[in-house]
Amino acid sequence: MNKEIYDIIIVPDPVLKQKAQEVQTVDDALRAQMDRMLETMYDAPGIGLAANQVNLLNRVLVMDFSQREDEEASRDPIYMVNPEIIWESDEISEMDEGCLSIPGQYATVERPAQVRVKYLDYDGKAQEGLFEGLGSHCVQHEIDHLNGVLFVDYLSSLKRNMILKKVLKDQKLKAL
Ligand code: GNR
Ligand code: NI
Repeated sequence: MNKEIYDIIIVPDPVLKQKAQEVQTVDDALRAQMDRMLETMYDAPGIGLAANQVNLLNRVLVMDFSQREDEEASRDPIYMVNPEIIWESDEISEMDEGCLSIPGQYATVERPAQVRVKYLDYDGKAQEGLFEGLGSHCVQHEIDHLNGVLFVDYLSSLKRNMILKKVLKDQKLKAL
């Protein structure tokens, strides 16, 4: 198996703390990046992936919350270029989040329960979407990545440091 996928960047790599730059044109090169990001996300597997996580600093993310992500027929990918939250609910939602860049670690994160997001799609066409539930957490989590923010940044420094130390330890053990 020789899939066209990227390596996923793990904490504490500084690229995860950087702000990604706005995309000027949605062209074939950008679509190739989106295709490869989607394959990387399915391979992981995860329900979302932002460009910073594959060492690219442009404002691109991919998501798929359809249930059986291993079955190609049931795929329902969402591609977003230059996503912007244009409305968020006062209602708050709590959910356990994980991150492919913080492997094996989960914590409860509070976010607006619903958000409306404006973005360019795979063809460069302007779109808007309303997200709730898992989709709302996921799209906010991915847009945070594009701004250099990780879910652990919402936790106490004690909890954040425990998680980051655990990842470092796990990665060292894995390298042996
Ligand atoms: O796969 C993922 N699952 C997830 C679960 C709850 C909230 C957010 C996410 S995104 C995550 C993949 C990832 O790290 N995306 O950046
Ligand atoms: Ni993540």
